[in-house]
Amino acid sequence: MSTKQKVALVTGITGQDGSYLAELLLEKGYLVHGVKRRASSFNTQRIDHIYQDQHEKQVGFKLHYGDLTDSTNIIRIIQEVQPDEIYNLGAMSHVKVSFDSPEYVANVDGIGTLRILEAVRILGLEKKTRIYQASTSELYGGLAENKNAAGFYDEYSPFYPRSPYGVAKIYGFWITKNYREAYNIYACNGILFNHESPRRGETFVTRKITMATAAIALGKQDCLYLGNLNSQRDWGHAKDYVEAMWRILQQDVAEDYVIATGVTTYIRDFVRLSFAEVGIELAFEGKNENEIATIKACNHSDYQLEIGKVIVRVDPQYYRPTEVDLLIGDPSKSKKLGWEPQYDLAGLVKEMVASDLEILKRSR
Ligand code: NDP
Ligand code: GDR
Repeated sequence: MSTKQKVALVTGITGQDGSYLAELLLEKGYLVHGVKRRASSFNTQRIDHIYQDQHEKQVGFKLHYGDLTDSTNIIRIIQEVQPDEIYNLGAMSHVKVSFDSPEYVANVDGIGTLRILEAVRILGLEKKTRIYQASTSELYGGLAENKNAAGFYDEYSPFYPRSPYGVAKIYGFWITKNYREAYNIYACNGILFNHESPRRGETFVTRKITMATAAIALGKQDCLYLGNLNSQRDWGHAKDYVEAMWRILQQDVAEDYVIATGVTTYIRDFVRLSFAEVGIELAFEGKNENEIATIKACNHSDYQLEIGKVIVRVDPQYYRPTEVDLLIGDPSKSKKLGWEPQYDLAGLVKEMVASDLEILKRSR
């Protein structure tokens, strides 16, 4: 008996998660369609290798120009593709930047989700198409009193978003749930905690740190300027997390899931772990905007740097008007998906630093 090839549509395909998800779905035999925005220069670096394969090995991969702010375009693409599964990953995803363009973020991250759901309804695809919505731990806002008795955020914890991004995503969360309940669409929210990788955008804190680690070790940068070192994040690997997204759409009943590691780490400690990868031991001193980190020891023969040199400083321009101080997720329900992450934080940091060293060495 032959099974029909499944068709997936991925918004945000050029992003970190979109690129890993495309690889995973292709491995699973899907025909993958992606929505990419037109840009004045190439913005497909993360998926160029797949696009190349499409020509050489007949991989089932197709890109469409589109934008989540354009309903007609979304409807047309969905009509053409007739997807079995839609993964709505497209978003203006930077929390700090959302304070600068709050209306745009509401339009893309909030109403953009509605546009996908409505398109499915307008086209009469409610029974055929399953929808994954990229929801986020930013919905919780890090309020200590909203954690569960065990000290984690779970599927029942109250939301209190602390940025225009979080507020836009909360609309995306509820409209997804509402369309599930009102129209019986298989539509789910994955409430994903932070996940990183060598493909992470360069202005998110982890990648900024691992890139600076490589550049400082190789003598190409003097100092790393960061914002709040006192917040804590539950960091996983994007490759693991896209697997969870896929599993969320393969269940008998549509539900929302927290995807997290259950371990939280200070930004300062991520900096420590990252520099330790190049043999640099750091000493932090001072408080808040006066905090600095100097080189305490340098134990790697390839990277000889001056002991006592200041290599991390705080720059308040990276502070947010309202901060999410602490995130830690309860992954208990995700076990129902049969999902187990393959990476821990140490493995993630190792891979990111090694990749950034490699990129810099190649550019030399
Ligand atoms: P990225 O910022 O790496 O990717 C975002 C993607 O969205 C890019 O492909 C971008 O295109 C696209 N995009 C931006 N604006 C629009 C628009 N107007 N119309 C269509 N597409 C658009 O994010 P991640 O891959 O890290 O995250 C994927 C999703 O998951 C996002 O929705 C994010 O908010 C959410 N999320 C991420 C978490 C994380 O830790 N990574 C945690 C929880 C949720 P372009 O390349 O042209 O900019
Ligand atoms: P976040 O990720 O806001 O959690 O959103 P980000 O890496 O931007 O910030 C994490 C924490 O680090 C602090 N920080 C800095 N952040 C940045 N970007 N740059 C700095 O220089 C810096 N210094 C300190 C921040 O204040 C914050 O506390 C990410 C995004 O992927 C969202 O799309 C996603 O929804 C959430 O994760 C879960």
